[in-house]
Amino acid sequence: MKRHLRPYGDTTGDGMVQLSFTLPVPHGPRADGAAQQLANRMGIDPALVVHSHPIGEDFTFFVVYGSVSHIIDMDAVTVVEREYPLLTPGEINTAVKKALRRKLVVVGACIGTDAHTVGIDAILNIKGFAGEKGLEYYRELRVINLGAQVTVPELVKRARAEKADAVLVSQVVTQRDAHILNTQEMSAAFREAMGERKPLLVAGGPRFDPLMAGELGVDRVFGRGTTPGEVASYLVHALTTRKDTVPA
Ligand code: B12
Repeated sequence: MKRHLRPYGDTTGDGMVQLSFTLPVPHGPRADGAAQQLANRMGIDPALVVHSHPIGEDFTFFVVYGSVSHIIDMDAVTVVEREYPLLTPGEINTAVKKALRRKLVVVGACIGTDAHTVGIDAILNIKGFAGEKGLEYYRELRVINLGAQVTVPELVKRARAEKADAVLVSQVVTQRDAHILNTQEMSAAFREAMGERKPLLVAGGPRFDPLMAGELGVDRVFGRGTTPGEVASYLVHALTTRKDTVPA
């Protein structure tokens, strides 16, 4: 892979990108002009408004296609890369049995006012996601899915009662940074209630960046497109290499 790159549209390195956004202006030629000005100011030049559509009377949605001059330095890219192997359900069951000699207990919930349960269900429910079975399918995992709108005190109480090895929370709504604030509240509550004995804390949702784990006070963050197998493999990796976090 080359170190320095530019986006690709029609020909290699032509810098072409596509961008969509909404402006609070009525649909029409002035709206298209406003979209073009914004794109130009963002460094897209030339910028072509290839699609504009009214959203009600006072808003317009745009798609702009154009060229940027920016160059990407691959050496300066910082991401979280998977540091653990992807295991099959059979391998996971065997690893849990060998390391813990009991079932690994997972408590999951959607916390705060968030009622978007499809994401956490995709990871936990037996039917799973993207062709993979969810964590309930794994014989050596005991899964307690608390569902939607669980308060932090309820979650801490239940996690303690169940002797959870791992707590998985989902946050989909990001309005006013609710996903960040709720997750920070959750991790602080576990630290306060359980200190070093707190379970492994995992947060997930489409607008989370895995780099946010430190800021959120959790052990791991999973973003959009996560599959149950990735989560199960992570749990086994983390809990069998960090036995100090596992309640007896
Ligand atoms: C379905 C849906 C609903 C359903 C939810 C039903 C349910 N039981 O979940 C209903 C109709 C109830 C709903 C309501 C609302 N919704 Co809604 N909803 C959606 C929608 C269309 C799909 C979400 C979804 O199911 N995705 C599929 C799952 C599989 O994907 P996922 O959540 O990303 O999960 C994956 C990963 O993120 C990750 N993951 C997620 N959680 C976790 C947790 C862990 C531990 C791990 C490891 C991984 C993980 O793994 C999953 C699999 O890969 C989205 C728009 C969209 N297209 O995304 C809006 C959306 C999320 N909703 C939105 C809004 C605003 C609302 C409402 C506030 C609307 C209103 N005004 O009433 C309410 C809020 C209700 C509430 N109290 O939370 C906004 C959120 C905007 C924002 N930035 O915050 C969105 C983005 C729509 C939009 N563009 O405006 N909604």
